[in-house]
Amino acid sequence: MFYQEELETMPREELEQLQLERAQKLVAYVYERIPFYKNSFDEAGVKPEDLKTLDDLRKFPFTVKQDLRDAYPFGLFAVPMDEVSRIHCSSGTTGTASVVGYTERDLEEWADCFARFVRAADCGPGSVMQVAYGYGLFTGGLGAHSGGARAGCAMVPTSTGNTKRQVRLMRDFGTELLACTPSYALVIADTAAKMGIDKSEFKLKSAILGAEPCSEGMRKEIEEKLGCQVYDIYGLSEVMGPGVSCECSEQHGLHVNEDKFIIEIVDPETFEPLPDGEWGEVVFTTLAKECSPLVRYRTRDISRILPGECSCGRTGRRMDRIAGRTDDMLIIRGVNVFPVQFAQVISEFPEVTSYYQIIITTKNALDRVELQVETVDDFPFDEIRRLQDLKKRIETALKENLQVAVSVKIVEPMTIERAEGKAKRIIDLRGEENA
Ligand code: DLL
Repeated sequence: MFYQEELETMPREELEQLQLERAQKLVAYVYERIPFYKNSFDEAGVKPEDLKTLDDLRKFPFTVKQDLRDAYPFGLFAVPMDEVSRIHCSSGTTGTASVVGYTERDLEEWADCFARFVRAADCGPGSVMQVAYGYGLFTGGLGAHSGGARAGCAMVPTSTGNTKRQVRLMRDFGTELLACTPSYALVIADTAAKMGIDKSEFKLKSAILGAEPCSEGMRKEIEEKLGCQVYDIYGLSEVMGPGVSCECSEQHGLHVNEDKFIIEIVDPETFEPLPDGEWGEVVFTTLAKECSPLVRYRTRDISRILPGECSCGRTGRRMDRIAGRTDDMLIIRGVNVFPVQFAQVISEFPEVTSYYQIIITTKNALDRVELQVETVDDFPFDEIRRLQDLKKRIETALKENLQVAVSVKIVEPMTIERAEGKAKRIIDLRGEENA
């Protein structure tokens, strides 16, 4: 199902022509309206007129998170305050937040972006959509809400928390579409089971889950426990919020809304563009934003473009699911590892749940990494030999897959903290121990 079929299935040639026209407007717009861009283009020796083909975009300098922080709060706004309708902030845990503004039209474009994926998830008028992302400065709640409403759904803005009530409403209202983080979807599923509510009592058809990584194992677990199809949705506050890209029913790659964003994949060290199929840092240029437009924003997320066409008919190219972030890559004894790789390994073990935490400490100047995993409810936790055997098998699998030694600690069910928003997977105690 489509929401704006013409745009979603536009032939590539036309789409690229549209991108070029919009990109040309964009560089002229930011050069004229945002002093930061005037300076950065001047310093790089490029002028808006230099953008003659889409490849010319490479001549333009990148924008990085620090640029947004330096401009705190409104230094990168391209419109006066009387044209601003809403302001969101990034969820950054360190440093100054990046502030993003939206005009009324920006909010409409955003709603359109998300609405496309509500239809792709086979929902629309007549569907009850429950939004269990946090409503507030975080873009998840309001972004999903506006998108669902735009697609014609009956919206239930539960926000996060009060999980038992989420479950009851999901059953009583006949929710067809759930939107939240994958970790919270799992919490909702496990809570329903504890309340003795079987998935057959739900009408759930689809769940659009994002804002954090979700391994294939975790997706399967959520689909199985909730009895629905899970669609991975991606986005980031700086660029817009949820709805930059999302999966279709093929569940193979996330279609980028390419009429609204140009995606590039660059080598995270040399920043040279990489060909389709190769993993690198994702860079976005916004093509339809009035208040907070961005030219070549380096996201720090790692992905790749999946070559080839998708059988669903959408022509927006697909990015692979996020493999990690350049800044949450762990370097363990010289080997680069992303937290999601741990998730992939543990998903092979039916004895443990998808809840995990990685604890990093230092011992004798060496980083020590411990992976804590939780057993499923019916695992005989008292049988020491079975526990030791399981621990050994997971450690061996980690060693084989990640090429690093990680010690595994198996903990009892419900020991690892449950997240209502983004799960906290890494606990880095290195600084604290050295202090
Ligand atoms: O997380 C926006 C969002 C809300 C996306 C709801 C999807 C659903 P931020 O808080 O600014 O915005 O965090 C953005 O979260 O750079 C990624 O590292 C990560 N992220 C977002 N979606 C995914 C995903 C929202 N589907 C940062 N898979 C991004 C993996 C994701 N990581």
